[in-house]
Amino acid sequence: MTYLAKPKLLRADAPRNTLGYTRRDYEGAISTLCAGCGHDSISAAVVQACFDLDIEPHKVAKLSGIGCSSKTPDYFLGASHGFNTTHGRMPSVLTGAALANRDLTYLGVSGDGDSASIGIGQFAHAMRRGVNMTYIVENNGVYGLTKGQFSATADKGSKNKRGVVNNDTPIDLVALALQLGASYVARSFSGDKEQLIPLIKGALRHRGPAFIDVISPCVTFNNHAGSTKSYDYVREHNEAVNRLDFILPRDQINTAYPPGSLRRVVQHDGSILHLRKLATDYDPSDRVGAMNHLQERHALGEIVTGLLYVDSSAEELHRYLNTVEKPLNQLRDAYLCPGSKALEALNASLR
Ligand SMILES: Cc1ncc(C[n+]2csc(CCOP(=O)(O)OP(=O)(O)O)c2C)c(N)n1
Ligand code: SF4
Ligand SMILES: [Mg+2]
Repeated sequence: MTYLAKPKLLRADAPRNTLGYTRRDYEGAISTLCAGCGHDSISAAVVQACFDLDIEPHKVAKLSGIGCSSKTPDYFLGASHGFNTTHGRMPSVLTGAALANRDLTYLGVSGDGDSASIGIGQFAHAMRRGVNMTYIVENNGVYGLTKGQFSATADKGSKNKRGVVNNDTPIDLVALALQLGASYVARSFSGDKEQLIPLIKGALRHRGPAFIDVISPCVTFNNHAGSTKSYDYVREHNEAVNRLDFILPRDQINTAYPPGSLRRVVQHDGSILHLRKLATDYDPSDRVGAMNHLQERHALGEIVTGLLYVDSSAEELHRYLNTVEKPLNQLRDAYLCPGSKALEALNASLR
């Protein structure tokens, strides 16, 4: 059975957001993933982020590819638009949907196999074109759904469950996203909801391509000694560059932080990212600096997490293409077919 509906039992005193919704209104079907799978924690973080942001579930479109990770949109936002596409093709289907209806919030969920192997071209072009989306990769270093083969993000020298060593150089999707022009780039760990939830909130409110690589251990095929994507390994090697608070425009701005340790980033919609610096001299507005920091720390065996780069004044695909403001399904006949005079004028302008 691949779909299990959740029973609709609700505590009378369940907290509600300003829309009157409870967290249950942001959940989906019961997860069929293995108990302890990191992907379930990411789903819980998405639910919490959307609840906190007062997002209307029907104003979200969640799209995915194929894999255990790509199954997860079934487990959150049950009242949202959803499209489980084909392996590695989520970005192009999402791009088409986003161009047709710019009024929805687009959330793409993918796996390391889905995005770093078969879908790497699609991932690259979504980032470089500036598709306005939150792109989450649930990265476990293996093809979980097809029983634990190394994926392209598996570290060189790491071992699979049977002790076989991976000899291939890994692809770092964060480094690629930075290089390709993503305007919000972060890495987190499924077991760190304090870091992950504000990162997802910031991404959902960001205008432009927002990419989050979430290390998400596969308890069945990649959680042993010798794996660099296991719970123990990531906890021991995690190096956060900043601590993030996400503040909606309506909230009171907390000014109690010590001067010098806080960076305030205002996004297009007025939401504010408060970045408390942990690593010395880390500047999240410096793309080249972020790339260097990532490489330097990687060489030391550290997994850098946090908001690595943000450009709060970035633009996105609709602006580049100068598309019409309205969703295409709201355009009426008179607009779509303005008559022969308008056509003549258009033709004349092109001569
Ligand atoms: C065109 C195509 N090729 C191969 C497959 C087989 N397949 C299904 S899921 C998957 C890999 C999934 O890995 P990942 O994206 O990392 O997701 P995970 O299960 O680890 O979360 C593969 C190779 C497929 N479904 N379609
Ligand atoms: S096989 Fe791995 S990735 Fe798939 S559900 Fe189980 S623990 Fe999660
Ligand atoms: Mg995987």
